[in-house]
Formats: sequence, C-alpha cells, structure tokens
Amino acid sequence: MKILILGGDGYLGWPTAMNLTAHGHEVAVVDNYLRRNVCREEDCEPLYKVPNLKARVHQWARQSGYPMPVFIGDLCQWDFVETVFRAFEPEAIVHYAEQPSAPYSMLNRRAATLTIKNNLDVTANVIFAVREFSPQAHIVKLGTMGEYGTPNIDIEEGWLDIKHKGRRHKFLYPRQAGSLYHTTKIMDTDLLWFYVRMWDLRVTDLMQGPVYGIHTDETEGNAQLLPFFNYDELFGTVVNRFIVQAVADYPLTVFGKGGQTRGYLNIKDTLQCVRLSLEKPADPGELRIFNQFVETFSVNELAQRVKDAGDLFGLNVQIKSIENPRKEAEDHYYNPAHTGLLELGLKPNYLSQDVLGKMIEKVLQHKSSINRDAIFRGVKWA
Ligand code: USQ
Repeated sequence: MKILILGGDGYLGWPTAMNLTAHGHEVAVVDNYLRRNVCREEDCEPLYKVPNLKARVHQWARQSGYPMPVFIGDLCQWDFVETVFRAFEPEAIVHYAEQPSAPYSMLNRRAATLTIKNNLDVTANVIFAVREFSPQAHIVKLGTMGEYGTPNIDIEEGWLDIKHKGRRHKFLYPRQAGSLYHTTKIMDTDLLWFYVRMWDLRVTDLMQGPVYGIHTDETEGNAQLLPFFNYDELFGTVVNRFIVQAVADYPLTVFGKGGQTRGYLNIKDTLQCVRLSLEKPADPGELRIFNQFVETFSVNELAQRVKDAGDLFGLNVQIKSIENPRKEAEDHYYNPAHTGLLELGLKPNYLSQDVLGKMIEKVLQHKSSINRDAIFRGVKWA
C-alpha cells in the first residue's frame, strides 16, 4: 500500500514509517520540524540528539534497502499539500501532524493559538486533499483517549447508543477534554465525522492513551534510528519522564493525589495498531473509532513500578507528590472499552519490569545529558 505519513519526523511518526516499510508498504514522510523548533524555543531538547529526517531516511535506506520520499514543508499551506498529494498519490494517510503536547497548549496565548491553527488547519487540509486527489484513500487519524475526559460512567469505543423518550440513536460518545490540545482533537473528530457524512470518506480515528518506550523492532542495533525521547514537562509523557527522573536521582513528580488513571501503551503497540488499521481499512462513509491502549494505571501505580524497576539497578528512587499544575480529577472512575484493536489482531506488549529495565539501561547511557531544569516548570492550567 502507498502510505503517506504526516508528522513523519515525530516520536511516533518516524518509527511508524520504518515499521510500515519493513512490512512491505511504500511510504513517504512529511514534516515541517514544528516539534523540533518548539523544543528549541522552549529549551526542552530530547535526551539525545536525533538526526534530521532526511538523514534518518538515508540511514534507514542504507540499512534496510527501503527508500522513502521526504517532503519538508508546512501542511497548513495548501500549495504544499497539493504538491505532496500529486507527487505521491497515497492510498492511505496516517495523520500525526499535530502539536501533541497538552502542557504546551496551556502555556500562553501564542502556544494556544498555534495549537488550534496547526491542528485544525492540517486536519482540514488533509480532508480537502483526500477529496480532491485521492478520494478512495483511507485516513488514519491519531486522536486521544483524552477526548473523553474522565466521566463517571464506562467509556465506550467511540460511540454511545442513547435511548431517549422511547426512541434510540447512536451518537459520538460525549467528549469533554481536559486541555486545549485535547480539545483540538475533539474538533478534529467532529470535522472528520462531518465530512465522512458529506463525502463518504473512509476514516479510522485512533483514541490513543499516553505512549511510553524508546526501542522498536527497527531501531535495534542502530542508535541513529531511535525516535525523540523527551522527558521535560512539555513534551515528555509520564512514564518516559519517570524513567529519566529515576536515573537523575530526581524524586518522581506525582501530580497531586496521583489517582489520575489513563490507558497506556508501549510505542511498539502504537505501530501495531496503526498498521492493523491500515491493513484492514474503514469502509467508505465509515468513521471507525478504536480506543488505543492496552492497560490502565494510576500515576501512583506507575511511580511504584518505576521505583521497583529502579531499585533493581541500585537507583535510590524517591516518589514525591507535588501540587498539581493541571486542573484534572485526581481520584475518579475509569473504565474504557478497548476490544476493537485486539479483535483486529493486536498482541499487547505490557509494562513489565523487563521493559522498564531496558528503558532505564538506555537512559543511564545518557545520564550526563539530563537537564534537571527541564524536568519541572509548573505550567498552570488555571
Ligand atoms: N503526570 C504526573 N506527573 C508528571 C507528568 C504527568 O502526575 O510528571 C500525570 C498527568 O497529570 C496526567 C497523567 O500523568 O494525569 C498523564 O500525563 P501525560 O503527560 O503522560 O499525558 P497527557 O498530557 O495526557 O498527554 C499525552 C500525550 C498526548 C496524548 C495523551 C493521551 O502527550 O499527545 O494524546 O497522552 S491521553 O492522556 O490519554 O489523553
């Protein structure tokens, strides 16, 4: 299949690109280095240096024999979008090209408007480009479990069947996000659902939980191919942050009571979920939604697991509850369904001590590069 990856330089985009070529697909990658530029501006560089996208594509082609066209440009610009779609003629599009950080979206007005403009403009341009140039193409869009928030009832997989005054109708499951970033993902879903109804697009929306991990099958043996690994408050997800904190002898930053529960997954499972969705696409006129995670944990449970793993390495891991900079429920019901991807064939990689241990080993190699000042800056939600 000819697959276009938007956001192909990112934490998930780059490993996805390698993985899909290794599974026999023809892949092109697109990026404008937004994430790299924001990290530089905000002084929160990843743990180790990552070669630019063209250099990584070159490395991967030399190692694997799979070339990938690279397009560097801004998908908010229609001329660029048109050039990419005309040149590559994709049969499927994986849309990762969004500002992915909740704390960044809450930083200030500039970051907020950048997040709104970038995320919604790119999604709209993808929709228009598919309609104009590749109407049969399947869009696989990365959404987030955070679209649902933490309601006091079970979370279904995308949809809710409502019975009201004796009649029934199926609606998108109610969404109520906890950050501006998550809210832009809700707006993406609404845009996609609207155009699925109008133009019979075929769309899979993946409601993904926080991802952790460094290595994938394709990175083994070549450190130049590793994805970004952020551990700062803006771009690091919680497990990756806790691993770095454990290595840096920095008490694990549990926000508030630590009862916040989310659905987590290993980066390797992101790649499986995206590939399975592509290989068994949604039908024309279908918005298919999967909840993309494999197990749920509270922040306290994660901190304890990282401490246990750190102890095996002789690290002196402390856990410290600090005032929560975010406005979120710290003690809540959480029971989301997640059977769709398992039915497609997902084989979960769970958060074992072995997995945590491998991450600790890798981070220990870069201990001297850890910038302790980037770990906590306290971006306030309110
Ligand atoms: N948390 C802490 N201490 C920390 C960092 C985070 O207690 O040092 C807590 C947060 O308050 C939150 C939970 O851990 O309750 C998860 O935080 P996170 O930073 O790992 O995840 P989040 O900001 O929600 O965003 C991440 C990704 C985003 C993705 C989302 C999935 O950055 O792109 O969409 O996970 S989800 O959370 O399910 O919406």
